Amino acid sequence: MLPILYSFRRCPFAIRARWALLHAGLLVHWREIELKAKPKEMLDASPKGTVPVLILPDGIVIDESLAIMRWALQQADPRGVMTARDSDLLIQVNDGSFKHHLDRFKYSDRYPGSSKEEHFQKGLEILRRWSKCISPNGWLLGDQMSLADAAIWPFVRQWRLADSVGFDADQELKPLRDWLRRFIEDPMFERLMQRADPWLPGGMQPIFPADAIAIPMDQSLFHLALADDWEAALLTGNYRVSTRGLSLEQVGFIHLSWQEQVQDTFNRFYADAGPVVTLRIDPKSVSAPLRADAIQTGVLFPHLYGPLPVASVVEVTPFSPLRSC
Ligand SMILES: N[C@@H](CCC(=O)N[C@@H](CS)C(=O)NCC(=O)O)C(=O)O
Repeated sequence: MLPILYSFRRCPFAIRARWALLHAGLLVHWREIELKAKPKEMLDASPKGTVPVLILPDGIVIDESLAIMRWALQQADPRGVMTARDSDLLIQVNDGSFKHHLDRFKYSDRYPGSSKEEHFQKGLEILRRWSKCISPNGWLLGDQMSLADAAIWPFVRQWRLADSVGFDADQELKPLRDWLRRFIEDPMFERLMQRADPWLPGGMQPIFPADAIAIPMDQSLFHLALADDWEAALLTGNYRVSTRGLSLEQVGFIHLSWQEQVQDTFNRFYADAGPVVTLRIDPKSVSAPLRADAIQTGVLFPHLYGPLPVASVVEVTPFSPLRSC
């Protein structure tokens, strides 16, 4: 059984929750809602009436976006977002004063009596401060992406939607612009912003992400590995290569294949490599999430969103390519 997510496409709180679910390799039943017509089922689960709301198969309700992020990243955190420096203070400023000024600047007609200009200036001050924090590696809190980066960017994107000319021209915001671009130019962004019709009880039950499916547990999965990489993994107990020359941390998952896809994967990526082995994996024995995601051509490939324990590999054979004569 999958968890149920009540979501609203444009809501930055819902975007950050979906970002974490996508990042962690999870699948959920997706119930898109309209804020002016919230489903009774959602209000019964969470009477405060805000999205996102995640309902776990055991009935536990998580109705704060940050708690959903933390829950998802506990299942899998392939890029180590949760291990980065403490993010709480920055997120508090975002969810508190920055969001306050953003709303009063972006939706000034909803706040009669408040000064649009004043809120613009206060919000801009925060953005400029964050821009100064960006490290040479391009993240808010040091060398790697943290929970703060992942939790804040949807709100900065919203600011930019309200003032793209100013945001794009401000010299002081250059580092923050480059930082935001990393999120919105990532191929994940399009998947995050997929559209669905509002959910109706008894109606269609789409899955988020819409271009992914669950992996059948009764079929072996395969991974082509450079023999040297596999030897190295035997020493540590975990294999952490995503695909040739790229690590799990860099890509966010380990590329796998179903049996009929192995030969083509070899032809595309390993034909000129040194010795290659085929790892046969029992999907039931891995604990990190598995999800089949569509690549650009629409073809589904299985992906593992965490390290591959060497004990999950049931067979290792030298790869011998099929030769046509
Ligand atoms: N603290 C909540 C805030 C969520 C929130 O305010 N979501 C907005 C949409 S962006 C909402 O549902 N508002 C209710 C409404 O507009 O009726 C969280 O982090 O999940």
